[in-house]
Amino acid sequence: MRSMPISSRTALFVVLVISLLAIAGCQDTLSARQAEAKIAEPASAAPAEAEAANPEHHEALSVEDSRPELEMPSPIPLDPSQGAEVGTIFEAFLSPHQEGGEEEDTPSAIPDVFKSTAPSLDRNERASRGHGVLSFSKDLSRAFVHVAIENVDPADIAMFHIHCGRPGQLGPILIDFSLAGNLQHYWEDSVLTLEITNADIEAVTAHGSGLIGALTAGCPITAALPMDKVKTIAGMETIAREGELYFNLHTHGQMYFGDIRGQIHQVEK
Ligand SMILES: [Cu+2]
Repeated sequence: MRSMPISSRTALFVVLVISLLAIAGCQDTLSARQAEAKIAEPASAAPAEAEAANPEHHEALSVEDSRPELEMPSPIPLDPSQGAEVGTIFEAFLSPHQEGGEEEDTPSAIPDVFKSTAPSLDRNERASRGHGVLSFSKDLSRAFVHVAIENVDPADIAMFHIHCGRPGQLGPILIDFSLAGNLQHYWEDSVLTLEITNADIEAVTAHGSGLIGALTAGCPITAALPMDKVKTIAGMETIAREGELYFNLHTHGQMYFGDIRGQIHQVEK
């Protein structure tokens, strides 16, 4: 086989090199065009609709997509620990006169547990009185009860409750202090001081059973829904602000209406 002359071989090599460079150049241009086309390609409607129909597929907003954060400082300095401090404060002065009726007016149909077992004194003959303070932590996780009484023998005390009801109205029990411990022990020095939580509210509704329980245990959060009862200290504080709570101290001689009652009202700070 005859070999190609050197000049011809050189020429072929040059042609090959030029061809290869040209192909490579074309490929570069093609890649660049494809990339440009990708950037310029408008989002088609179909995938956007699919994403809207399936929010799980939405990606979280990137930092760049977030609106700018406030540069203005909070008008109240932020301090989560302040939630444990006392917020709203309420007060009541307990007297025999905030309830109508005498013990002999006790309805005969009521359970024996609400009937007197000792001689009763008419309201105008009783010198018993009390002063109660109810306060709430700002985060509404706790309430604090401080009550002092006078002219009541602690040994005569049978029940002590916070009820809900308008002035002069007998209402169901929200807090039953006897479920929190020994009343005689608490009242030994004629002063009761206790912290209460959601559990103390739940204990009353859990304790009340049957029709009597449904009517006497737990307070409605709104009058329109009588069976939707307050379950939290937060709900209790709301009905306290609405003027719906009262203390009632029951003695063995004054069981049904109670010896002294005090409607709870907010203290203006
Ligand atoms: Cu009561």
